[in-house]
Amino acid sequence: MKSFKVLGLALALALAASALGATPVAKAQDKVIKIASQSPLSGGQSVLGTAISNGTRLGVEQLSKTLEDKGFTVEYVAFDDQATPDVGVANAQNIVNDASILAVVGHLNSGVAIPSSEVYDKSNLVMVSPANTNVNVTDRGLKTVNRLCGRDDAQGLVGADYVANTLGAKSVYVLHDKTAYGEGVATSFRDAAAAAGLEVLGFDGTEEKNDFTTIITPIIAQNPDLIYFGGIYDQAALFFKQTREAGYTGTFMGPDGMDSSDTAKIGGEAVVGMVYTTTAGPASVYPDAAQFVTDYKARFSINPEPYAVESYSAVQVIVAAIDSITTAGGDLPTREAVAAAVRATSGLSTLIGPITFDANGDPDYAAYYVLKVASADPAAWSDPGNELAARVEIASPLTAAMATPEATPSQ
Ligand code: ABU
Repeated sequence: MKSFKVLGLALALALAASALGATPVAKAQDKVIKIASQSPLSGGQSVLGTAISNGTRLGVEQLSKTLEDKGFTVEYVAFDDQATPDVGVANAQNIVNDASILAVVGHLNSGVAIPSSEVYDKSNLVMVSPANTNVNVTDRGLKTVNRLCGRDDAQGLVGADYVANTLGAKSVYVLHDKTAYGEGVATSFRDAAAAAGLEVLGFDGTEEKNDFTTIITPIIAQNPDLIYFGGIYDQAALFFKQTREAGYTGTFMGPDGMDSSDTAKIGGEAVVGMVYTTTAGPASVYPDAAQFVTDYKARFSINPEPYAVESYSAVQVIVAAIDSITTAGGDLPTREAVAAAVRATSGLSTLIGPITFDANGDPDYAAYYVLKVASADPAAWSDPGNELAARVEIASPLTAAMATPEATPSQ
């Protein structure tokens, strides 16, 4: 009864203000900007999913002042996609139904990001991915989809080049997890390896998560110099452990899905010396992120895992974009305007370096790293970190096309 009276009074005041022609005062709930994240917060990939969530949360907590000074309230909301496409899509529907959510940071898995971003795009809701490397994340040309990381066509190439020209291996066996990400990056690696003159002894997909015996036996029979697993650490590290226990003495390798301290936790000594490519730079290559590392450890009592600082940087991109299209005391921007402002990001200084998006939402240039696992101790994964073996910077396909002579107008 009491609440009806309060509401009735508020309504009467609003009507009176309207009748007098007064400027309506924005209600607090009308000025809320929410930034969401979607990543696996439960299950076998939650170490990296939590890094994305924590990095986003810290970013919202530390970077909202410019928007708050304009009269907005900025909130963070986390969604657990469980590394499962159906869950990601269901969450995406709930996300777009909340009109206060103006941007999403996510996902970890390209196979979840691709269908979920179809939902975001229908509502003009911008996504900034810290981690999704499959080519089809951005090659669909959606105006709302952007990423801060590199791409698997380049990641596969960098890995194969390192195997052929630095490790000097002669033969490889390629396995993948049958996901969009795992099969995509494994295919890129296989094709680049073959082009570099390596003998590709096999190319298979598996969804096995526990007992790899029937897969390991024929691989060991062929004795490849290197085994490449296109997938994520929760599956790959156990495969590597069982393969070593079965007597294999060659080199293990994988893409950025290996870049988690849980690789060491699951694989132990079997993964020491494992080589992996990643688009998440180790702490040593981001000197501006030293304070972030300190703050992250203080806030969450854990080391920042890969893609935490990239998620923080995604919030830097989003906040700068919203700041560029809003005024003090002004209205909330539309989702469409936020998406356009994010895509227009050019030379923005972030903790992972300057960000400029090309017309498809890829960073114009992305860095790719080759790292070697230095210790079986999970705590050592990020601090002091694995051994940095190589760093390569590669232009996105659109950036490279713009730089070709054909793209230059004739005089
Ligand atoms: N690139 C890191 C995680 C895997 C993915 O993109 O699906």
